[in-house]
Amino acid sequence: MAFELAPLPFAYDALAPFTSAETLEFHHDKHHATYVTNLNNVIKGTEFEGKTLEDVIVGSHGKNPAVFNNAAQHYNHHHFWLWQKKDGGGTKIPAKIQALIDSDLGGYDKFKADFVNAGATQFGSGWAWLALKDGKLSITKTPNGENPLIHGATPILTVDVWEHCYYIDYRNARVKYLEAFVDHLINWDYVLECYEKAV
Ligand code: MN3
Repeated sequence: MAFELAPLPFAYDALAPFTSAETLEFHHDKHHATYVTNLNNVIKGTEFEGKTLEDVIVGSHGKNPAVFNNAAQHYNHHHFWLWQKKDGGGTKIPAKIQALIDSDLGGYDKFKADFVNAGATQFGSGWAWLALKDGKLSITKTPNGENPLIHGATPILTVDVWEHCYYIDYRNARVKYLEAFVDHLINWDYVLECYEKAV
């Protein structure tokens, strides 16, 4: 079965002013949609056809760049939308996740500084992540479409630092976007849901 683009889990104007409807229209309807279309085209006739998205990503890494890049970007964006909501972000964090941030990441302020720094220092395009590996949370960054799945970790939060994610609203001020994402956009309930699925 072909992969499909899910609609955004919120209205196009729901994340304004931190992310505009214009950005979401381009980012979801054009950028993300193109990854899904390309994935369905390039996967045809390969050994990856019919596999789950996660299996396609792990299996195609290092073997089939066209399949890998489009599959990983589909996965990254699909969850990136779910990891955001209106009036999200900040310290309204489920107790279980807060405890892990305290024990594994040195508390909320350090988490925020390190997560923003990971996104700010990802040279060129890529993603910053909160991921779970061997029962521990860590903050990482990846170039282009790569994600923690190929490093044996489970992503529980990400932020897109490709310029298409913030250039309309923030121009080149990537750090301002990252701070707004952490303060106002993170859907901590979906972070918890992904954590609970992973453990
Ligand atoms: Mn993107």
